[in-house]
Amino acid sequence: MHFHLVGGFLGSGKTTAIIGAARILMAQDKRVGIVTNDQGKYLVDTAFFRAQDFPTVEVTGGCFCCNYDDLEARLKQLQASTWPDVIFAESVGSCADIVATIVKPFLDLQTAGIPLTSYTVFTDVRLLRRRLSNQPMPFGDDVVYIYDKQIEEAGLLIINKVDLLSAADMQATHALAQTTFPGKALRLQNSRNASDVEHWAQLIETDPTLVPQTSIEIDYNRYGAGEAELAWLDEAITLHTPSRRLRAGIVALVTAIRSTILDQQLPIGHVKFLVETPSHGAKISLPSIEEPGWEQDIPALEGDNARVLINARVQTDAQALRTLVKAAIQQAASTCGGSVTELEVDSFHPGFPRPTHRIS
Ligand SMILES: Nc1nc2c(ncn2[C@@H]2O[C@H](COP(=O)(O)OP(=O)(O)O)[C@@H](O)[C@H]2O)c(=O)[nH]1
Ligand SMILES: [Mg+2]
Repeated sequence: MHFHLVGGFLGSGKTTAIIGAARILMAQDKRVGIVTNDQGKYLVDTAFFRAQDFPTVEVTGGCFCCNYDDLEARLKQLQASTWPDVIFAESVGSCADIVATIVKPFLDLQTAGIPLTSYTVFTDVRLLRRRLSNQPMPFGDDVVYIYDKQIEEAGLLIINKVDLLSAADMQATHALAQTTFPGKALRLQNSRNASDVEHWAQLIETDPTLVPQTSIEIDYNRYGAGEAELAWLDEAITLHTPSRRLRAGIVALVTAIRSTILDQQLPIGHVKFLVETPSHGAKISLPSIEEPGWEQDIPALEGDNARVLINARVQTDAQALRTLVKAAIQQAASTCGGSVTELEVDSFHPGFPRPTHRIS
């Protein structure tokens, strides 16, 4: 069995790559299991993995580091229920210090006998380009500190979304990364491209050198301050619309939430939507740097209502985020002549990171 840890900042493409790799490995007759992780409880990623029939367990209410025992328990559960050949565990995008708090404890203390095989960190190439060429980043300094620390400790750094930069800029960023991180395993990738993801899957399945052994030095006060600057909002609603207006209603919903966040110039970590009707499911993503084409991810929808799960991670105050999303939802419902039932809502700031173990 192989166990691959996958980290990296919010919206960097972790889930996209894991889904692609899991499909490829399943086509090779391997059984694949997934562990998701988040500070919240109602997770778009878990629902999205399960909607595609991947056996998925979750560690909720905090990062892997602060819930090490739960991670081990969930892995044992996955092992006992589905006997996977390969497990991917995706850590929450605001988490750092994984080597000292997960990798080393996993190698030294773990009782489940699961061999940790790789630790990949993803970054959006456009964010990396800004960072390495000293251009302004879309987040505050302590959030950027988390981003830097994630990259520093990667066993393998995937410079992702290369399709969104010109070839010249992409090569320049790669060269800068090679100079800045000498000796680090780096890969340029488009995770929406199956053959690119196949190469990643093959690499982590066969290269034994991708488990980093060196714990980073990290200032937990800055790490905690960075996490506290981010607000989490998880909300489940049912959107009711007049018949044949359901897709337009979903477009209005995403547009209203996006516009209200952008109008207030709040930095987006990642805003995700999972739309479910009896016959369809769709995930819509708004990452930190705008990506065109989210509307194309919404299929034609039948019926007059859909369940929508919203996970918003935004640099602002948690109560303010809740208020503005609520107003945007109401605005979208009235735009399409519909109404909304609120099913669950939770908004908060991540707590101070207190790892279960830390091996320096
Ligand atoms: N253009 C492009 N989009 C990507 C790529 N990888 C991921 N995305 C998109 O980036 C957004 C966030 O991806 P997701 O996998 O949910 O990120 P996560 O938060 O790191 O798990 C989604 O809209 C993806 O479709 C890529 O290589 N190229
Ligand atoms: Mg994800």
